[in-house]
Amino acid sequence: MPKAHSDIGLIGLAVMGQNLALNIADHGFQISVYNRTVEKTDKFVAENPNTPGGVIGTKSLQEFVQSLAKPRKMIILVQAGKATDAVIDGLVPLLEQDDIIIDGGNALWTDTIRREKALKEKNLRFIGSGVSGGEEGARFGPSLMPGGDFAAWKELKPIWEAVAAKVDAKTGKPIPGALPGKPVKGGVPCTTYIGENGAGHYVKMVHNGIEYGDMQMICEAYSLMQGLLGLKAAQMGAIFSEWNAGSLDSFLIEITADILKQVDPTNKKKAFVDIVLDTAGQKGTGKWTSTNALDMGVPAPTIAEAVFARCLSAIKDERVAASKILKGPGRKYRGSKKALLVAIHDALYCSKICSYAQGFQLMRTAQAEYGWKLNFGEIAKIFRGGCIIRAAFLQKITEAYARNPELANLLLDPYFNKMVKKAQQNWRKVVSLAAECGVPAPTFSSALSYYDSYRSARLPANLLQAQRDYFGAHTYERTDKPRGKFFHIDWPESSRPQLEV
Ligand code: NBP
Repeated sequence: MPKAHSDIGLIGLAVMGQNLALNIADHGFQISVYNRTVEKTDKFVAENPNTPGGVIGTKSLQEFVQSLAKPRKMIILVQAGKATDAVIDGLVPLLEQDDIIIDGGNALWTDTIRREKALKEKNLRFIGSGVSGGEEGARFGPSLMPGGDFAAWKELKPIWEAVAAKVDAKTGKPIPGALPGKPVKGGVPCTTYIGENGAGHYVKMVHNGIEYGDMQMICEAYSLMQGLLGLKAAQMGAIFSEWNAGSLDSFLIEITADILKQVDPTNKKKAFVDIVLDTAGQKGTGKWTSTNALDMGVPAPTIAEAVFARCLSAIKDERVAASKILKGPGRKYRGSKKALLVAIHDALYCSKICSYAQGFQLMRTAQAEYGWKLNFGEIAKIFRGGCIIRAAFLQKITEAYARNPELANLLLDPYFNKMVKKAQQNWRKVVSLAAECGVPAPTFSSALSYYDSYRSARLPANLLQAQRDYFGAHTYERTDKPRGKFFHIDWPESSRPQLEV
């Protein structure tokens, strides 16, 4: 017998909504569901009659709202942007004081700030929660990044902790093995309160920016193996499998190995990856991360390079035409294959450290900008399972922030510092080989420039500032005077002597 009122509701029965609803029901919570196109609701309910908690279909927003226990908790999982606003507008007149709306879509964090403020004025509570892990994560355990009203979070917490991915308390490794109706038991849930208003969606956006970086870096490793060593897809698949058993152990490396070993479904003699057109799409979260980095003046060049790499891939016709005109070095690599594979591995690992350092620096700056109090150790912890960037590496970041919660940059942590020290010769070798042989490696080389810039006590910005003073009277500070005192020369200074050559 279903309960008179459901524990929670969910609006939006596309891929994410259906899977999250089943995950919630698997954990014994009764869930009411609603979708704008009613046939989808009917089909979904008919296909899932025997979940542990029970799925209740509703045909109107009014029926949906009335089916929920008070204070009502309802998740929105519809297309981000206008659709989310339309659903909220439809709900508001039907709700009562203290009801809780949870937006699980990929909302822009500034939209979440706006929505939370507007709903608070109506005595309604709002949580913007990042949900990562795609279809599989939503079904069997996503990483959940909630931000917003803290009292509302406490009410949502038992459900969010139940449905989130779980990692082993000692190793930090994801606990696999959930099946329909049989979720995993025990472990540490990959969810924590992130901060006020838009903090959860902000962290989800940076997660996605880091994901863009990780994906592009893996593609560069693949491209270098192909371009410099002439390896075939299956050989590279085996190498990625090997890497997945070491320090690069991660979801993205694992699926890369699977993809490279996959045959083309229409021609069993061909590798699947070889028949996929080389144009990558994007939905915008990587761009948002990079735009925000530029807005706040935070250097996140590796993440931005990953977005630009997708943009360059998208101009396929132009590239094909250019490939007939523009010539490169045509140099071949003739050294040891084994040594180069180790070097590419190290280049990937070091670049990854820089990309994560940039992502965490972004979050650090955003907390000051938006008045949040972010806990980076906890954020690294909830990235360990469920989400797309889940990796053994995240355990190391968790440990780094446990050692020093105020860490200015991941590169300064003793563990990561040691790793870069050990691997950087290989990283430099790969970047220079890529340049010499004409194989593009934008994130590897951008990350190396970031590393070399960040460790430079003096950069050529002295000359740059002098140029600014020359043409725009933008003034400059002097190395021999206290910071904050500004000077200007009336250029060109013909009365002053010039240096002799
Ligand atoms: P989509 O982003 O494709 O959205 C489809 C859903 O939105 C359908 O239920 C559709 O109803 C509903 N919808 C639209 Br479109 N306009 C609406 C409106 N004006 N009023 C009410 N409902 C409306 O679904 P998704 O891929 O499951 O993603 C859901 C959310 O989760 C998105 O914000 C997405 O960015 C985020 N997300 C997705 C993933 C992923 O891997 N797909 C991962 C993480 C987060 P209909 O059936 O009537 O058209």
